[in-house]
Amino acid sequence: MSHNVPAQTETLQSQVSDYEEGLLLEMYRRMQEIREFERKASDLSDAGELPGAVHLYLGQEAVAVGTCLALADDDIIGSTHRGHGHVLARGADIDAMMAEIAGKEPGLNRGRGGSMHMVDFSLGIYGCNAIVGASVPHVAGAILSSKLDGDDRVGVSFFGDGASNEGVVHETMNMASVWDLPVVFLCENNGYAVSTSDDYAVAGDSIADRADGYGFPGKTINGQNVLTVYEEVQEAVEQAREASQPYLVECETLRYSGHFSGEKALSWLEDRPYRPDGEVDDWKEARDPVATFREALAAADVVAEERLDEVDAEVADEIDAAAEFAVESEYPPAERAPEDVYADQDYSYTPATKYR
Ligand SMILES: Cc1ncc(C[n+]2csc(CCOP(=O)(O)OP(=O)(O)O)c2C)c(N)n1
Ligand SMILES: [Mg+2]
Repeated sequence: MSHNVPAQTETLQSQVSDYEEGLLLEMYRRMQEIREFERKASDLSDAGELPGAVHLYLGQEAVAVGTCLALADDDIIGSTHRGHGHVLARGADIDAMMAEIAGKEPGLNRGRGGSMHMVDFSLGIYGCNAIVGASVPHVAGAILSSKLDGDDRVGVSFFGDGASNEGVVHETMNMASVWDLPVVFLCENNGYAVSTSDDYAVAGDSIADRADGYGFPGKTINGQNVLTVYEEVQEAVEQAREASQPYLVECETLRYSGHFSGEKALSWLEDRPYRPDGEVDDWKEARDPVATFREALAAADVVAEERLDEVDAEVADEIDAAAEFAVESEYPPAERAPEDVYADQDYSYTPATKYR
């Protein structure tokens, strides 16, 4: 894993003084919500309460929060199989999300989508997607539609280092450039695609450099620092909107957990580890996005430590309540399970604008 992310509490400390307390607290709360949501999802999965697998976002919280807070309300995002963090950062209802990953009727998508297919058009969340790279053309298509309608919406398409090598991602970058679409291609380089390291599988020195070949700007940034992500994505979004052109942002980050919730059960991996010893602990020590932000806020004296403790307690209660709601809610009745899954016979084409 070739990332070069520095230890960062001191850098953060020098950045925080430029911000209002309200925005800093919102960033902290959202990152903490993602962290606690994912810990709870992991526990629920281990307890057999979640059908299917969950792909945890632990360690990457600053990317989702810094990015989503840099967007306007009617901008849109497209997400991945590791999408809980993106959907939470965009402000989706936490009870409904927890119920969705549990496959329950009051879920965000009535339990029909589950962890890898959450959608909330009212918040501009155009979908998580289990097919690697597949939401990238969806976002470009939605932005093409928006552009034809004369809107100035920007679309952010999250995708991974593994997805960066998919043909459809390259085709979409080419088309977005040809059609001058304001799409920010937001690559979360978390070091691995399942068990394959980016050192092995990604050609060239950086994913961001690939933008040059398609004629739009690209940059690699520190994905562990929420303020850096916020500032850099804000600049990319503004440029995409004003110039009506794509932008590629590569965030260097690290996935803390296994690729998916079942990985710890793969005993053969113990003899064939795909990560260097101590890698995750090393990152948690000096580059953890939540802990370093908390330390910097307290050390710079911008947000009182008691206030941060209160936020932690509020988030813990919120997540406990969501888990209880999810576990106690009902599954969809079997005879109604196909509702919203299969199109009606008289289904006719509707443009994306219908949903906004
Ligand atoms: C088209 C496609 N190929 C393969 C898979 C199996 N698969 C699921 S996730 C994944 C790795 C994706 O890696 P990356 O894009 O880096 O995302 P990350 O898991 O690191 O968030 C693969 C190969 C798939 N779901 N879809
Ligand atoms: Mg990856």
